[in-house]
Amino acid sequence: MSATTAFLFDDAPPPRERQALGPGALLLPGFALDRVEPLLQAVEAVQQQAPLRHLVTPGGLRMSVAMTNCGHVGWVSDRSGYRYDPLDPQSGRPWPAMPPALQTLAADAARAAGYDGFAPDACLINQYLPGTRLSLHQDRDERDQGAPIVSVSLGLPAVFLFGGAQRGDRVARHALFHGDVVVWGGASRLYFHGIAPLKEGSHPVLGERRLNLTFRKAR
Ligand code: MD3
Ligand code: FE
Repeated sequence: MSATTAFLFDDAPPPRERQALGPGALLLPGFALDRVEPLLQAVEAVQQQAPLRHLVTPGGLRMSVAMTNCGHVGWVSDRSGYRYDPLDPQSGRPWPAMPPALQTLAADAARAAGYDGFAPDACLINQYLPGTRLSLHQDRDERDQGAPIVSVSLGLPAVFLFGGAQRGDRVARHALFHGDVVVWGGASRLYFHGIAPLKEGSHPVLGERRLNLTFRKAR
């Protein structure tokens, strides 16, 4: 395959239908595509108040994903553990408010998947550069585990790793492209998942990186 073919494949995914990735997990291909510009403006405004940073796991490892948050609480990790915190530990100030463009996208996507009235109080912003990965984990720090999580992929494509309820369950691989939204509810909400090391590439809008937004009802 030529370099040109690889580039076209990565940036123009084949037309895809709505698809259940697991029990209660619905992929909405390209759902965010028509609002990428306001989304990125909102993310940049958040980053100015609360810059991306590499957190440390309770085990002392620096995460390769760079993170920040907006909303009433933000997800943080340090030597003492994981938690949702109303303050950015780096500045000592509250996290930036969740911009309306982000709230609206999350609520619209949740409604499209059958969840009316989704009002997330936290948005975790993850940045991946080539080589960045997110190892297999569960999201269980949220108090209300009946609410879905909504994720939005922007920029370079990623290989999403999707396991099951047990760490040892077989792991499926799904490509996530620029503009894709997934609503994670039902049993899938507690499934193990991760992101394979990001491949090199350059995206026409975001350049050599991928952003992922995850909207949560944390409290
Ligand atoms: C399945 N983020 O922030 S998005 C995370 O691309 C996280 O940055 C990945 O896993 C990323 O916790 C994956 C897809 C995703 C997000 C949350 C989930 C899948 C999920 C929560 C439960 C089950
Ligand atoms: Fe996760």
